[in-house]
Amino acid sequence: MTVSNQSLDAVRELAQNSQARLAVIGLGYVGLPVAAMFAKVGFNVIGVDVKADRIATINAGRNPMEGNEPGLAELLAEVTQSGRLRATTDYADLRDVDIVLIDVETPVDEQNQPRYVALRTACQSLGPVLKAGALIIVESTIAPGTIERVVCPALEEASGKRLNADFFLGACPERVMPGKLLANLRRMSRVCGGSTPETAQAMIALYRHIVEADLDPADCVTAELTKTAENAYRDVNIAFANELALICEASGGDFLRVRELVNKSPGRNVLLAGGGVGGHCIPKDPWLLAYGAQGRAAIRLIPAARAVNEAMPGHVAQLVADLLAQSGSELATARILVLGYAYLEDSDDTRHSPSAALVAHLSGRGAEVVVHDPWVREYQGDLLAKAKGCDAAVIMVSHTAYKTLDLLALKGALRFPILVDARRIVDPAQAQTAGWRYRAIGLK
Ligand code: SAJ
Repeated sequence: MTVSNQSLDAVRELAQNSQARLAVIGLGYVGLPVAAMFAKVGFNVIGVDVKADRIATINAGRNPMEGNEPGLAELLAEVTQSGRLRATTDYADLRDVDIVLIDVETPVDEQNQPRYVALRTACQSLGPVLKAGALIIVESTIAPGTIERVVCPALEEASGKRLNADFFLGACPERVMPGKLLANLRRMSRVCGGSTPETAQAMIALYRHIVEADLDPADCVTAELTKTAENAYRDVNIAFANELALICEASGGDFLRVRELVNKSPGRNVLLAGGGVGGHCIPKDPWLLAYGAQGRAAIRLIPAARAVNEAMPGHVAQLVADLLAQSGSELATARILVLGYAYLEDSDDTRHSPSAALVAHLSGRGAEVVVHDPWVREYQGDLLAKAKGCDAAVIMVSHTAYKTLDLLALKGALRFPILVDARRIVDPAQAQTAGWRYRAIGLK
């Protein structure tokens, strides 16, 4: 048995028996719940983050995360209390760690190219203290080929060790969603991409402690492809819904009715058109998938879908402009009320929010904008008070609270009865009867 297999067996054994010393680098919305869940099942976990204030908050047993994450605050308090989870900014604390999970941010830049500064820094900081025989698993979403072209060279250079001889590598992309972090970690299947088949098996032995769903062995590039493809798939499908909605507007159809009838056909599942696509993953991951092709494949559909989705806020702004024109007014002199700033219904998460793009479009055309969102602290407040003096209202997010909106009171507060519904939560017939000048995504 070679040294490496021996040490990999040892790591797998330790993982199986929850004896492995574990580290999680990056204590954000993925790393922190993961660290806490492994601590909960008995591992000794060291969490590493660059933000000293976040470290202090965690070590004090408090949850540094914004938003409503069921169970996370209690779990954190428990595992920091028991000493199973300890947070630090000091990589030297990782000297004896057997398994390292990397959960740092992997954004794309303005040219939609991945920016791996945080990932490289984590590898460069970990290298010098890396224990022989350790297993490093990247959970962050990365472009296909990143383990091979970025992570492995960075670790080998920083540690002087060699892959599959002195350390092992894996990719196990997370499938979390804000608001369901702990639930998704338990219930969503995961691809365990290992630098060798035995490494994948060792990863499965580890994740079996916290994942109830399938743990599928694979190689690293398959894991990288799967994660970025699942989100690119969603983006392309949302883009189809959006483009169909634009065609319905132009041709006199009602997108929701057409969608309902299309989806009666077996194997069809048209998603929902809307005011745009936001969030931390869907707008970014298609670019990571495309990047993985390294210019060796013709990439047409993914950029086109991104363009369709990114154009939706501008389309909403145009619907507002058209209705104002019918009232003899224009955006340049108007004040517009935007209802909803989060990127998703009943969430306070505003990352890559389509509403932010809408506000930019409206302001760019001279309008003054007032924002209301019951979930986003900065925009909470009395909706009707915010509506007073506004010329028109736009519904951008289908928050549950907006589904029981007092449309009569809203109409009374606005200067013009103008309503643009980007999430189709108002019944067009009712709007018409109530005297609204009403436009909606996907409706003529
Ligand atoms: N959206 C539409 N039409 C749709 C669906 C979504 O316009 O039919 C918009 C939403 O309004 C939002 C954006 O797209 O602005 C993203 O929505 P999402 O439902 O995809 O929510 P996310 O961004 O939290 O996506 C995550 C992803 N999960 C992970 O990355 C682990 C995604 O793969 C999941 O499908 C999604 O959660 C989910 O529904 O669980």
